Amino acid sequence: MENMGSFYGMFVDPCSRACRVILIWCCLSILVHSSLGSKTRHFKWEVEYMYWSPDCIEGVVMGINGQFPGPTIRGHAGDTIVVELTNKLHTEGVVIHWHGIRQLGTPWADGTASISQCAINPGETFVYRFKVDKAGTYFYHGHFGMQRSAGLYGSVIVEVGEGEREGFHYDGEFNLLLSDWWHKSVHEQEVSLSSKPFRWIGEPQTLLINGRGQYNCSLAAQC
Ligand SMILES: [Cu+2]
Repeated sequence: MENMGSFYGMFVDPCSRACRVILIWCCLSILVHSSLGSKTRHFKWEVEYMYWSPDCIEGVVMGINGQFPGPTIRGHAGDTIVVELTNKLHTEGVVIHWHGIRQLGTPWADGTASISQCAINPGETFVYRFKVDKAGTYFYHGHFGMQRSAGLYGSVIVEVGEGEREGFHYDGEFNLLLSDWWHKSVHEQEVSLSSKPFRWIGEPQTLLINGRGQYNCSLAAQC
C-alpha cells in the first residue's frame, strides 16, 4: 500500500499543483469579471394600508413607505437587490413576488406565500436578497390573498450591465403601470368571488395608469 501511495504521488502531485493554480486563477477571474461594476442596492420598505384617492373617490389602498404604487426599483444587470420588508398591516401576512426575476440560486426570495416562504406576519421583517441578472422591465406585486388588487405593486427596471451597450436606440423612456381599480374593498371582493353561489364583483370602476385614473364622480352614489 505504501508503494501504491508513492506511485500515485509521483503522477498526481506535479500536475495537480499546476492545475490548482490554473483553476484558482480561472475562478478568480470569473469572480472579478462577474462582480465588476455590479452593486448591491438596499431598500427599506414598510407595507401598510392607507387612505388614498386613486381616482376621485377616497378609499383604502395598500402602499409601501406611504406611496402607491410602491417605489420603483432600479438597477443594472448583475446587481444584487436587498429589500428589507416590514409588515405594518395589523391583521394580515404579506409577501412580495418579483415578477419575471429568475431567482437563480435564490428560490427562497421568490415571494410566494406557503410555497417559497411563510407569509411575513404583522410586525415582522423579512429580507429579500436576489440578483437581477437580465436587463428588462419587470414588476413586483403582493402574492398573498388579494393584496395585488389592493394596490401592492410597483416597477422593477433593470438596465444593461455597467459598461455594456443596449442593442437598439430610443429617444425616451416611459414607465407605465396599468391596473384595474374597484371601489369595493378587496375584502368584499374576496368574499364575493369565493362565495357559493359565486357573486360577480362587476367590471372595475377605473383603469389606473401609474396609480391614477379618472372616474365620473357623479356616478359615485351608484357604485
Ligand atoms: Cu406575478
